[in-house]
Amino acid sequence: MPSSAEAATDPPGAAASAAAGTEPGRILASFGRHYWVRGRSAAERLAVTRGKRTDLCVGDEVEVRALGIGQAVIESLHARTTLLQRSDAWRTRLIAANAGRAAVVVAGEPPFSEELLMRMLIAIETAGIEPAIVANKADRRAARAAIGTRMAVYRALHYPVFEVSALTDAPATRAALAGWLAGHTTVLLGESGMGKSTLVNALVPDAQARTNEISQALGTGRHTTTFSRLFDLPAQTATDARIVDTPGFQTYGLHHLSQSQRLHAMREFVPLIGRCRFNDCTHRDEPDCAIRAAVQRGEIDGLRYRLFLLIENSR
Ligand SMILES: Nc1nc2c(ncn2[C@@H]2O[C@H](COP(=O)(O)OP(=O)(O)OP(=O)(O)O)[C@@H](O)[C@H]2O)c(=O)[nH]1
Ligand SMILES: [Mg+2]
Ligand SMILES: [Zn+2]
Repeated sequence: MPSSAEAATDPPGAAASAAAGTEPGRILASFGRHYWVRGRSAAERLAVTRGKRTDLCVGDEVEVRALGIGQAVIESLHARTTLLQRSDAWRTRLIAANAGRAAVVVAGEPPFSEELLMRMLIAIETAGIEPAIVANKADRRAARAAIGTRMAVYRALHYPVFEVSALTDAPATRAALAGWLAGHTTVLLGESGMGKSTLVNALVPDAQARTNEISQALGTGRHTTTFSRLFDLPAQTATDARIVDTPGFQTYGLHHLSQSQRLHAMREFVPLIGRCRFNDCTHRDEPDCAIRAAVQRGEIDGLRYRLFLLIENSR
């Protein structure tokens, strides 16, 4: 699989920027070879990369050179603290860079896929990013009851679970999430229709207008989220906080991770790893499998175990 992070990296620093005739910037959105970048001067503009380079993504810190009015080129990429990715057998896609936190947004209506939730949590944790779950649409009583039992499983595994109603109670949503968001860049992941963009709108008052601004610059103009976009939260909501809205992924492949990485991201499996009779146990039907035994004793949630095997079948 081609490496997606083979880019040259430079240390950040104003002196280096000035010497090179560039300024540091942050990628707020990406579209193929075009990137929406905000420079230190706060000006936002569309920039291209040199040499058809496409291994950059939202959240990346870069050096940009202005070429003329409204034109700029990205000269180099600064080292990343984290990189969230997804992949199929052929290709790895970059989702966001430099995020310290990521929240998977789920809801009871339409019903969320727990397999996708698990895939996203596995990718998040393996990337060294702190995960949480946002259980949205709490105003829908029947839907809320439907996901309540599953959320209890994730709470028991020490995932923070925030129950909110982004559409009907924006102030309470802000209050619930502010502390967790403060001081971090947080990526929102989740299937289409779970309410990621509604959540962003509850947190960032001018989010919709700012997204329209980019759509106009690109000549698109669609309503559903088609590209990832980074927003600053207003300081009165959460200090030093940024949030990345992403389009709803229908699949979330984990081919970029090893079998061992996926296994270690299953929190309840970790104390049992290495305790099976066979070193190469796949935890399916081998005799004396410590993980399967724990499932049979009711110590490990059976649905998570079955979904894990399903994920291992297709990655
Ligand atoms: N009842 C209720 N509906 C909500 C809530 N949050 C979002 N919705 C609705 O759910 C639908 C989907 O919301 P979006 O915010 O567009 O979902 P999304 O996750 O951004 O979807 P994609 O951009 O397609 O990935 C919209 O009709 C929202 O009005 C909520 O808290 N309660
Ligand atoms: Mg959206
Ligand atoms: Zn086993």
